[in-house]
Amino acid sequence: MQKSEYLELYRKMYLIRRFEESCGENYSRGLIRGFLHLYTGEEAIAVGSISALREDDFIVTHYRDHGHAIARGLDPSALMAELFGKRTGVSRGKGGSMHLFDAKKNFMGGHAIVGAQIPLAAGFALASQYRHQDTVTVVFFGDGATNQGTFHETMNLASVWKLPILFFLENNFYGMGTRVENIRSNGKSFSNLADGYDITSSQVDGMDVLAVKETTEEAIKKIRQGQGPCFIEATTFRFQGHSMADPAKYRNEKEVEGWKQKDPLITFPKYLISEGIATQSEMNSIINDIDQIIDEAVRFASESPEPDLKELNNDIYA
Ligand SMILES: Cc1ncc(C[n+]2csc(CCOP(=O)(O)OP(=O)(O)O)c2C)c(N)n1
Ligand SMILES: [Mg+2]
Repeated sequence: MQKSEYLELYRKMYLIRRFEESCGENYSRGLIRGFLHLYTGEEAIAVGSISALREDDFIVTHYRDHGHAIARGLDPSALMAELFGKRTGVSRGKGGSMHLFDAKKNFMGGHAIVGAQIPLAAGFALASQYRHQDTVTVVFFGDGATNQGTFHETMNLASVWKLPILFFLENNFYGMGTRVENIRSNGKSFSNLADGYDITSSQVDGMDVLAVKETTEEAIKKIRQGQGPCFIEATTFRFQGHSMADPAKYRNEKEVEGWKQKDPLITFPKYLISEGIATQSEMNSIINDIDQIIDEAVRFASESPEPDLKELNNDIYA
């Protein structure tokens, strides 16, 4: 990998972290309303995996979607405006945090219903196959979503039809306040779910951006060659509650602190410096640039107009 590629991984992860911190602040100020699920702690997954994709590959994700949107290169100002409910937002201010979208970048949402995005993703994969295009669809979902029928039905059909799709499980060990062992029937790793559908699976440390990138590259290569779907489980942790409304009393301090030791925003820059790949002053200059991007995003969102009342019934299907 080139030095610039390493720095880009850091830049994107730091951009997500600062974006999420700013969202939290602006939620407290009442400038962002409604549901808000932050991605803090999980940055290495979106950045590592999406850096392994081509621009024409499709991404479909769940409601914890800010990180994937930023990793795909959506404009932070238009994303912040969306969260502020402004007309300049990526979904014209009518979608909010859970419905980020940019069809031009093949970023197909942002979906609020747990597991609903999974069959939609199979549709994009089927379209690629039907058109004889070698584009791949990646669908992100949480551990909680693996208990949905949509997950199992899509895994089965994708396997039978050899669809070009990567099932990407972000296992942060909790679905809202429920720990994974309390809802998984056998408490084992998730790879046996993929085995059941004859889908190749791998497991990766989701706090290690380089490992996530490499594991995703291997899977994407197989899928692009026409071998059918793959499944990746990345283990990770959200550093705060499920949403802004959740004080996360169901987790103990020791568990949270243990995961914070693996914070990719601490471990990755340390690695870059100790390996002589980058210097502290290069990191500082990235930090300064991004702090300005976030200030600008908040200014843009604050000053943008609200959607016109005439827009109320637009883009509604009934
Ligand atoms: C079908 C459905 N049931 C319940 C909910 C409420 N709900 C929102 S998020 C969530 C937990 C999902 O956990 P997980 O899939 O592990 O994702 P994470 O939030 O941990 O990223 C639930 C139950 C919903 N949005 N949709
Ligand atoms: Mg979860």
